[in-house]
Amino acid sequence: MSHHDERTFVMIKPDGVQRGLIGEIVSRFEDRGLKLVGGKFIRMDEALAHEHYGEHEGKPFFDGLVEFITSGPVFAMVWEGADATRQVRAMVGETDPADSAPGTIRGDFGLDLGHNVIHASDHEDEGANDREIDLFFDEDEFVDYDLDAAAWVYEDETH
Ligand code: D4T
Repeated sequence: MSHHDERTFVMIKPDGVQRGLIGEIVSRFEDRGLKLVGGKFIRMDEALAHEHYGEHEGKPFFDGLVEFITSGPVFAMVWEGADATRQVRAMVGETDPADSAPGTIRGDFGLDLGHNVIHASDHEDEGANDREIDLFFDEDEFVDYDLDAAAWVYEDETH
C-alpha cells in the first residue's frame, strides 16, 4: 500500500486555534480520507519559528510573521495518504486568503494574508515535508495503526 503512505506536515496557526477552527479543519482532512499519524499542541518559540520560516529571513514581513506564529499555541499534525502533500495544499488554498477559492480552508476562513489560518508543506518544494516533519516531530511520536476506513477510500485496499 506504499502509494497511500505519503506524509505531509500541517499546522493550524494561532489565529485558527483562537478562532476555534481546530475541529473543523481536522474534520476536513478526516472526511477526505486522510489518516492522522501524529499531532501536537505546542507554543512555538522564537528559535523554532526562525528555523521553520528561515527562507523568509530578511524579508519585510519576517519579524511580524515570527511574532504572530509565536503569539499563541499552534496545532501541528502529520497526515498520511495518496498524494497527500498536493491534495492538502489544494484543500488549504492560496497563501493569501483573498485569492483562495471558496471551499478551501483559507477561502472559507480567512481574509488577510498575515492571518491565513493554516500552514501546509509546499508540494513544489521537494524537501519541505521531510524538513518540516523532522523539525516538529520525533520518529517515536508517530502512531502506527491501520485506518479501517482506508478499505473504503482506496479501491485497491483489502476489506
Ligand atoms: P505558510 O508557509 O504559512 O503555509 O504559507 P505559504 O507556504 O502558503 O506561503 P509562504 O511560505 O510564501 O508565506 C509564509 C507566511 O508568511 C505570511 N506572509 C507571506 C506575509 O505575512 N506577508 C507576505 O507578504 C507573504 C508573502 C503568510 C504566510
